[in-house]
Amino acid sequence: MDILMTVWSYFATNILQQPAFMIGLIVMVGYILLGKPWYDTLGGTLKAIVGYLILTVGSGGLTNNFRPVLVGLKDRFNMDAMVIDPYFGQNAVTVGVEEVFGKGFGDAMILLFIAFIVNILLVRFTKYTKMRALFTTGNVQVQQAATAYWLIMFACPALLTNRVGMLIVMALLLGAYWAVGSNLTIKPCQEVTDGAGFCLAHQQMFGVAFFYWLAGKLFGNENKKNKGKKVKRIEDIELPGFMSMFNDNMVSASILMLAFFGAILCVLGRDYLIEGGFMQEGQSMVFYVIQTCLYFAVYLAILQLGVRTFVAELTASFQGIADKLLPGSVPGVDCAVIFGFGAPNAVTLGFLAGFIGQIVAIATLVLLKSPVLVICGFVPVFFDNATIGVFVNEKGGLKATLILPFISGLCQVFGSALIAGWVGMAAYGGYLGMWDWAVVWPVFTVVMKYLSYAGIAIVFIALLAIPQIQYRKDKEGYFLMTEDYEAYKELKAKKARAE
Ligand code: ASC
Repeated sequence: MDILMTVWSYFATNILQQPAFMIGLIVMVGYILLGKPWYDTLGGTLKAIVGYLILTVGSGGLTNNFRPVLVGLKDRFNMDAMVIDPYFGQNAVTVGVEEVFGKGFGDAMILLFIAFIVNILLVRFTKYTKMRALFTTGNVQVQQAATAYWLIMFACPALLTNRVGMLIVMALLLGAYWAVGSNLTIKPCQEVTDGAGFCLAHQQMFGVAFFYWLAGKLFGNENKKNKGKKVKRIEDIELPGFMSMFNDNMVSASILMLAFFGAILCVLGRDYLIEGGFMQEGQSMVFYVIQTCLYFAVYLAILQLGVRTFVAELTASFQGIADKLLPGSVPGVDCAVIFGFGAPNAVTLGFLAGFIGQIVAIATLVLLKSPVLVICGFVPVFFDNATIGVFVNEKGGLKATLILPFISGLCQVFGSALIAGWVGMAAYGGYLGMWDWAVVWPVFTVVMKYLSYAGIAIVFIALLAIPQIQYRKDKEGYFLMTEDYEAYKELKAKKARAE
């Protein structure tokens, strides 16, 4: 048993929780199953790992560059606020879980392992479950396992007396959430990427599916008023005169960031920035602000290069896994991968619209004298809303990209304030804050808190029902869209003509 635990813990820390190596492993296994020669397998594996590491440099760079700026607002104004950010959320669980529930953090890692197996099994039996997506982003799985651990213990304290039973119940819920959530993003991803063959395995999967659907209903062709009209996406808009510089996404990202984050940096003020170690004594404030803001475009470019490097390897090699191990499955990847597709300007606009939504929500909390105050964390405000922005632009164009991420930003702040205040995580300074964890998991928690074991059963069954409903709505296309996207497009065109 001890040896097994050691092997597992080595695998978990070095591979499962490090998506670059997890993706590398998947690519290697995939190519081996496809019977590729060793040098192709090695080459593909290395390229996938390097590509993913490049993506990490981009997303980590963005986070490290802008997170302190936002968190700085809290110190600058002496606010007693919790930060909504996955890392602050994880920290809150690590620090608080022992005090509140008398349980160590170690079990959250066992939960991660069992939940991952639940995900694999649900996909393995796709014939019955209709689930097709495998979660590969271990870094967010850790954060989610930690948060789910807290939420479920809070909702059902009766479970606390039975460790094994509790872990199994938690793993069923979390594993089903992973499988169902990423499965929900398959169609949106296939449509935005024209059949690239991956889906999202991240923290806003229900959010993406919901806003994508809403964008179609409100602003797109699914609205009766727009039937037959072409949706005006951001990339279709040719701005005239001097505005044409905004057509280039590096230029538009830089200008918009200068306006928004430049203003925040000025609010923080020179003294604060020097005291906090952001700026050096005697450094030019003007150039400090310019450089900090332009790094947004720099890291975004790096991130996109990373995506281009690894996605092709991943989807080509995954064929081996989809043929031999998990029939019909697709890999779920980090949400940032979608920034390599879709309209680059939708990334910046979605992010900023979500940011405004968050600021409006925070101001409302302050005005209402809410007992829980929130400060934006960079990860939710950027990665969720930029992702939602890319998807809703595809369905609903510019208007959707400005309005829906704004609403998402409101949900993130209000939802997180409510749930973290209620379950007691706010007292430990942070909450995960990503869309699904600000909206969907709070609903699960309410149902479980008030209905106890029946609530757990309801949540689990409701999750399992989602892919069944998706399948029944489009029996012909459901599996075809991952197996042969060109044939799926033809089928869709045929249906549209028949209507
Ligand atoms: C998260 C998280 C990150 C980012 C990253 C986006 O939720 O914890 O580090 O998003 O995965 O690329």
